[in-house]
Amino acid sequence: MTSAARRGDAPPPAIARASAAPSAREPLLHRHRRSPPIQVHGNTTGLKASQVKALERLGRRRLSDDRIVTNELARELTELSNDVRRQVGVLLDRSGSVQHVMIGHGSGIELPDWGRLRAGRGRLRGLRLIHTHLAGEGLTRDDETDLALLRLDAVVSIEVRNDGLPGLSHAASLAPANEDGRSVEKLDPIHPANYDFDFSVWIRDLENELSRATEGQEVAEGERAILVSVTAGRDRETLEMHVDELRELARAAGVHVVDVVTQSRPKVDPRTVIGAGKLSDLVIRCFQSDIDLVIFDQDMTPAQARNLSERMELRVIDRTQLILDIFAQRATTGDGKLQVELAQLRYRMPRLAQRADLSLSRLAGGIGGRGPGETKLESDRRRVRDRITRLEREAKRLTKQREGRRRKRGRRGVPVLSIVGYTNAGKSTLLRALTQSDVHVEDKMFATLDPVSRRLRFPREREVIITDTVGFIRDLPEDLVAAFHATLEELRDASLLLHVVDAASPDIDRRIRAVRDVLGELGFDGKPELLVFNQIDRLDEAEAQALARRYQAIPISALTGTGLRELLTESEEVLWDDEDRVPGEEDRFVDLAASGR
Ligand SMILES: Nc1nc2c(ncn2[C@@H]2O[C@H](COP(=O)(O)OP(=O)(O)OP(=O)(O)O)[C@@H](O)[C@H]2O)c(=O)[nH]1
Ligand SMILES: [Mg+2]
Repeated sequence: MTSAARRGDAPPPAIARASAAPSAREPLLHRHRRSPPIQVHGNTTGLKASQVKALERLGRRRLSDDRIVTNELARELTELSNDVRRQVGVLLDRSGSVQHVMIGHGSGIELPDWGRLRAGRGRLRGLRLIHTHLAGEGLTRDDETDLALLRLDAVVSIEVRNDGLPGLSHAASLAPANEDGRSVEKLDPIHPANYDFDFSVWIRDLENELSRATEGQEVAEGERAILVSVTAGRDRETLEMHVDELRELARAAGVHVVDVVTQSRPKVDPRTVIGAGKLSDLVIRCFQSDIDLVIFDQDMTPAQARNLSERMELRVIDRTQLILDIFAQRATTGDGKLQVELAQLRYRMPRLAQRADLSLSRLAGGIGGRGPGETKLESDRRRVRDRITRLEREAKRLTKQREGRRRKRGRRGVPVLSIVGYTNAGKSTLLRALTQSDVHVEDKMFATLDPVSRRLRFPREREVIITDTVGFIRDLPEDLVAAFHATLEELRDASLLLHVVDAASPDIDRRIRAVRDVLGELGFDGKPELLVFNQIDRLDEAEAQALARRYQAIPISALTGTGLRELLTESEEVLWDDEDRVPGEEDRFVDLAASGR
């Protein structure tokens, strides 16, 4: 009897069938036929001794390797199933030997836990499930989920007729990636005696096809990812915008986005973010497309993260982790690295606490698992906590140092002009254009991480320091805001904020709001701000002018230099607030702006 049987548990919910209680765990394969009789998985309480015997007898069955199922086996299963009024099933290996016998309940069956063994890439597990269905139902969602999750060769369900004889048999296997997006290949239902194909050839062909589909894919660089998002109260348009942004983030992290899965539902599922049905679709899709990584737009709770990675046997990360990963990739200064590591550790701490035993080493490395702190993460909670404390102390020391530097600068009375804005708006390009410097510009989110300061000369020997900072993004993860408090401290000295907006982006309002939200969180919302609409070269001129008027923004193109003179004039007005500017002096801006490019 299994331990589950001794516990006399109520039948588990059907959804849990792929992950039997750990106590039911046992060696995966019983290769030697002479080994003791196969244990029966599932709850055998209430069965007669003869019925238990019949179950055990099933463990000794062996088919010829070219048969998917035989009428004799089908009949043995259905008769017993009819007798006990529960589902009965077996898992057969490719030689046709029964490896596991399961007894379920009226409408479901639980498969043994295989531990965390993974089938190879594009490979199947080499086991097929043959089981009974009492209510004449065909293949269920659970059958398809198991097929995908466990990489089964096939799932066969056999209807149990009232007289206990086999009715129709429904069989399915995973489908190689195909244009119609079909995840499962179903055979026409027929009587189990009538299967007339050679199973061993069929399964070999299928596996070849699956691995061929994998080879043809561009794995070039980076990991292959699927993005997942749930509407959760947002309208479709917003969802799409968020997904586009997630795609850009993934690109910035060097990930190859293979597919996007979205689901309309009013709320995220508390256990798995997306619903159970969608999750099994997702698992199948990941298998078909040979995915390394799944990225959720929604932030996951530690429990959701655990459930998802366990159910999918894949690395699953959320938007925050993705952003943290980009930051970890970009951090170059000691200060930046320290802050990213701190943010990563703080984010992972609660997750670490709950699953110290497993998956950390398996899930470590690659996107979402990168960062200076990775090796430390494999240590226990305590050491992580110690590390956090040490880093915090170090961060404090660096903050003091920076404060000292800022005070010195402040004493010199040089005003500071700070460029802020949504990521990829063109902030660094503007700094470059204004100061003729070669700061780093890239069409990637978060190209700039550490703040950069340059001198900018105005007419009349006036000088300012102009700084370029890390870009903002909507819903900036809390840990990151905290981490970048330090680098963004530069903004504390700013006399004027140049809020750069990509005027050609589809969601100007949302981005402006996101930037102002972060500024507010940092306590800088009282600072004078000039709204600068950049990239107007990408818009029609009249449209650009109208847009700028509507927002009272200064239209510019940091790339072509359009509008830079006006920008400097307005900045000067705010910075020095002078009425006594000498007429004609504006002309010198022209030179300055032009030479600044
Ligand atoms: N067409 C056009 N492209 C621009 C303009 N300004 C910037 N870009 C492009 O926009 C992309 C992002 O520019 P960056 O200056 O790196 O943007 P950023 O705001 O510093 O971005 P992060 O540092 O990543 O937050 C680059 O490919 C630039 O060439 C502009 O006025 N017109
Ligand atoms: Mg930049």
